[in-house]
Amino acid sequence: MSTEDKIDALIVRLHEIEAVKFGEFTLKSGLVSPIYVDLRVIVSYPDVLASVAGCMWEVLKRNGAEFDNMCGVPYTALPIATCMSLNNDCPMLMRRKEVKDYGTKKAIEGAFTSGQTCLIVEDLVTSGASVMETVEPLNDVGLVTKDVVVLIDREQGGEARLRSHDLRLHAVLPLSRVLKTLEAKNLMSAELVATVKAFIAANQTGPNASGNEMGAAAAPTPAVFKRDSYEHRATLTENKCAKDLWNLMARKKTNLCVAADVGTAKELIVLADKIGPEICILKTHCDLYPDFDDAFGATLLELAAKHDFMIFEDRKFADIGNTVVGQYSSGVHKIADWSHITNAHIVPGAGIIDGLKQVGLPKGRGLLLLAEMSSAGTMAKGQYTEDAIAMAAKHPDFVMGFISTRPSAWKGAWSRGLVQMTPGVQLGGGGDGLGQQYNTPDRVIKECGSDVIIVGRGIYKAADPVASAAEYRKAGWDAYVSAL
Ligand code: 5BU
Repeated sequence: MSTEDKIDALIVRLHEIEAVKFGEFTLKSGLVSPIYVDLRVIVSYPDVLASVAGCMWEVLKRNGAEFDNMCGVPYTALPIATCMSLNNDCPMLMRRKEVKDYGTKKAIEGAFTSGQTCLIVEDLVTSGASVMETVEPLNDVGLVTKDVVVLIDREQGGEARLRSHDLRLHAVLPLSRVLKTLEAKNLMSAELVATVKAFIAANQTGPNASGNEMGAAAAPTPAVFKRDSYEHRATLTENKCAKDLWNLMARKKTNLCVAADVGTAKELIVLADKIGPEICILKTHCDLYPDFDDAFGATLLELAAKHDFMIFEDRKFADIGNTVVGQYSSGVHKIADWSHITNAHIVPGAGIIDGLKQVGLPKGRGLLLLAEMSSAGTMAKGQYTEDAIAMAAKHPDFVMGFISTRPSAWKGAWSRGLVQMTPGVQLGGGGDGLGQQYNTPDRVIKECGSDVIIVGRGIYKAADPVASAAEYRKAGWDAYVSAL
């Protein structure tokens, strides 16, 4: 097989195993991309890993690159570098991502001598920033770096950036080559190819003529998380409740949810009637109210219709599927009868969603998964958050979104039809002495990438809750409009 045929076959395999996907994906930078490349999966396909390592070596040899040893950029490129090292008897070095604060404290592990030339191995290059994070410690220990080999170059300016550091980029697959092959094999439409090309052209990141960074990857955390309109997001969800909420927010121009944690149901009803015109959601904890009775749901639903808001019982279900069926549908509170939205911990596993869905889906309800929490020391982070994203993706008809605190920093891709709601919001920031951590509405929407601000004491404890609700509403809405 010729090298070109091998490369075409590799592109088709990468598409098959979903290492390259098309749709709407939120990148770590906050950008919404029509293409998502995640090469971590290749370790599970030995034929693909072998082919990747083989093609990368061939490109290096064809281009006449010379080096004494090689170092993969952690983590995805490490198995690729290992295969190249074994197949071609070329020594490998390893860079520690976090330098140990004990023992030898070495940033570069392995045997080498100062002055040797080290090849950098990377899976994907966008801006070139992560390659530079590996180049610097190699140079610090006296290794010379001249060549970088990469499987996919997104062609967003990485090559120019590396060139400005005297590094030569050898890419097996420039993204344009991937698109060309997939279109030729009828795996992508011409329209989709055009969309991806337009995105790449609009999001260049390399050094400009004066050597300054420009574009999306210039800052690792963007000051403003760019977003689609709520109207557009309504078209991206399968869940009725999410669709209703997106449209309600757009129509009423409010992304404010009030957490009405007052002492009695009577006070709650009075508050809901007063602040109703300002909010998109009223959030309840029905087990807080000693005077809760069978009329509670009907009264609240009347107010919801009168003022055009939705009801969210913040029940935080956390039991096995069979138990939550009863807790959600019956018992004292009969939550599913009156609350449009509820939420659940994912700690029991997927059965909790199946149980709640059995009750809620026929009633057109929506479920939020607790992907993160606002309290200090929360365990809902990292892999737990990633697992919540994966569970939501399996139930697009019922899971309407997440409780989250910083979705703009999430690694995993999630559908833009999902709603992000964030508690722990106060204009002054700070905390409450019992673990609650506050962020301002502006930061929650613009930096953290949330869609709905959830405000409790900032409003119901204010001297004038209606004026305060209006103030929070304006802050949340202005932040959304300026992030569009
Ligand atoms: P506060 O008064 O603005 O601190 O109220 C926050 C509300 O949001 C309160 O009802 C909490 O139970 C709720 N909440 C939260 O604060 N943090 C979380 O992670 C989740 C819910 Br989930």
